Amino acid sequence: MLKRKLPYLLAGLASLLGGAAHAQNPIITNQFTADPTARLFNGRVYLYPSHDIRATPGRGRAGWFVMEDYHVFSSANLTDWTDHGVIVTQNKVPWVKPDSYSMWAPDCIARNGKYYFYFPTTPRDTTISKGFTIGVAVADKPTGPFVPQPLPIRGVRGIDPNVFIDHDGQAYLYWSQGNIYGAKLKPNMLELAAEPVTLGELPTQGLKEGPFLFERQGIYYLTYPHVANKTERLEYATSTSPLGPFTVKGVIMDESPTGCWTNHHSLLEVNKQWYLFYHHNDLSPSFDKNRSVRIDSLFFEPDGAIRKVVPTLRGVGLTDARQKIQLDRYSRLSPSGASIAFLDTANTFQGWKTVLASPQSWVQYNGVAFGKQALKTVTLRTLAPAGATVMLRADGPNGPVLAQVTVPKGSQWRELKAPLAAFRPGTHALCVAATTASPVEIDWVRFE
Ligand code: FUB
Repeated sequence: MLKRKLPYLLAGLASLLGGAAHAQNPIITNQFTADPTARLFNGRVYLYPSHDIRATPGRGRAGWFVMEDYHVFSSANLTDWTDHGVIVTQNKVPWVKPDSYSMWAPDCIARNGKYYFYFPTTPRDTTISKGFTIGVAVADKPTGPFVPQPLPIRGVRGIDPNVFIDHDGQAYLYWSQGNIYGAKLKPNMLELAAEPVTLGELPTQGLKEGPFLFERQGIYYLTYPHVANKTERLEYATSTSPLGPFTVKGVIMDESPTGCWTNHHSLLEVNKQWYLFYHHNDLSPSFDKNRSVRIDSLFFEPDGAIRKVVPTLRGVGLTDARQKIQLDRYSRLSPSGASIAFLDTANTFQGWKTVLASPQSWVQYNGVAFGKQALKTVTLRTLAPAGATVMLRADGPNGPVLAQVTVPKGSQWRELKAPLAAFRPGTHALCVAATTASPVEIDWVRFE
């Protein structure tokens, strides 16, 4: 019994030790993450992103992507994420140029009890490939340890590997290098079984990269970032077979409203709900090569078309009322008086705060699971230089009052506990509103 529970106990311990990340967007807030491939293995979601770091002297090229290794993360509920640490690193793969810092967008897939991790990077020997090529590392578990193959896949030049296994067991590798290419893989998952084909029915103008192919109800969806205008947006094409011909269908997500040049994604169905994993530069608003992974729900129309996904801060999943509720990942903000800011602009990994600066300003956070057992108190991490009063309501700015909290005057953050006026069982939106004219800042709210 203990043996079966041990991985979960260890995962819990890792969370306590600080390897955890939480709900809302971005989902990982202890490091930069990009290019997320999400996979469902044995009922648990595993996330294989790339890992942006900041360039420092002798470590990467300033102003460009700097990526030396990969972490894997997992979650049972899409809300609480565990960082399982580094699985592949540039200086431990024999064929990789150890100072290339070019461990770009990866993928991982399961076959016959093994996990195959595909990653693009630069070889040390240019006779292998003059630029990016794609390698594989193999493990017995989704979290590794992953053992890299001695050489990359022969005959592949490019980035952004993606692997799809069809119902008949045939595996395909997709990648990009100007165009998007696809090829059958041998059953060993390590070699091409045939010459690659160019998936040539896609737009010819503007960069295309990051292919992600999946099948749903007999339709093969080839999804890819494409620069149709200024920056990448996510588009898709469909076919009746994995290598096409494809018909371009539409846009899954528009260009970033704040100018993050890249986007890169994967789609995953979990418990009959589809999700889009993608990235944005939330934790690095002024440098878009330090990105962060997000998740939002995705829906199909009855004819199989993908409904455009509007990015949110709130993300997916319910937030337990007894956890710290980060209101700054809000669902709605009052038309005026409410704003979001970093807690510490010099260390964005500390996250954000909500600032309510006028009476009737409010912030609403949807999907708080209060449960059935009555909660008695609420704690706010808050500060109000001139003192303030806030009202906590269920379901919206005019909903029933849960608590009224008076925040004493002071410029230091404090954790303030107040009794609940009422308890509402079940799942509700939480709305926090200022009732005084002086500004109040809130880091998080938690019910007890
Ligand atoms: O992360 C480096 C590169 O940026 C990826 O390989 C591309 O897909 C783009 O997201």
